[in-house]
Amino acid sequence: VTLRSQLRSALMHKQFVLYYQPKVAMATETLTGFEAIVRWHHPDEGILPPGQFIDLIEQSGIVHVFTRYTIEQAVEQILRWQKMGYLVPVSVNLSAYNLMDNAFVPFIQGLLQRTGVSPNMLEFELTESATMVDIKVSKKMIEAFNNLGIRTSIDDFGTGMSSFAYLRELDIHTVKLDRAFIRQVHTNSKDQKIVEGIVSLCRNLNVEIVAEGVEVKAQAEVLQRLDCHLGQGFLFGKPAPAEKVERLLNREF
Ligand code: G
Ligand code: G
Ligand code: NA
Ligand code: MN
Repeated sequence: VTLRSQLRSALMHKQFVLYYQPKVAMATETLTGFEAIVRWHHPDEGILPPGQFIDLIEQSGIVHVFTRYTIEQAVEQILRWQKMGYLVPVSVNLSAYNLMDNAFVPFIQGLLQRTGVSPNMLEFELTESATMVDIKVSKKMIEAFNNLGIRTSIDDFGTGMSSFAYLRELDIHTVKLDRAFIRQVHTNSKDQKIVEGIVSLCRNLNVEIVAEGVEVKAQAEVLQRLDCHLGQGFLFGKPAPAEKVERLLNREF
């Protein structure tokens, strides 16, 4: 048996589980939201990270069903936290294929109506490579999300060849600066200057910026000094199941 042949049944049996990783305001070190990152709780193989199966999902023609499932799970979680008294936005990763899907926006519209969830509690993350497939189509989709009141972020920013074209063309809310820029931000003055420049660019454009892959306090201190809005990474929390991140809802970092 191959993983590929098990995808449909995995979806049916809810073996795809959302883990949640905190995003933190750098200035106050308080929680501002979570990114939902999927894991496959495989009955034989254990817990598989998305790198091991997202490509298969995209190639198998089930990516539309899969993404709808992840968004529905995220919305259920937002509503559960809301009932507990916590208003915490959750971002969901989209695939490039979702941007090509004419039925996607109507699905989201229906979901918002059906559940009553506030659109500003839900965010979508798109990678540069996903938006690059067809930038005109991406632009339209992002406009449609904006009209619904759903914020969009560009993930792994700076890893592609046309990062600045996206900033120009797309009306995005947030840039997630790839962790390659953060890794040595506390030890390498060139990296520090690059991050400083990107933060200042984003601030001038009124785009929120998230530093990805913040692992140590020294990185966080530099990012605070550079006035970076938000941070995400192992320093603040690894992706974990909903019950496990609930203890973060009331605390500072
Ligand atoms: O295997 P690893 O955990 O490193 O993979 C992380 C990658 O998987 C990231 O690029 C992340 O954006 C992507 N990813 C995580 N969850 C989802 C999801 O639900 N849907 C899609 N399309 N990508 C996801
Ligand atoms: O592409 P995206 O940024 O969505 O990828 C998310 C992936 O990055 C997840 O697999 C997550 O486990 C991983 N990740 C999150 N925080 C850190 C971190 O601080 N360091 C490293 N090395 N990986 C991280
Ligand atoms: Na992401
Ligand atoms: Mn990323």
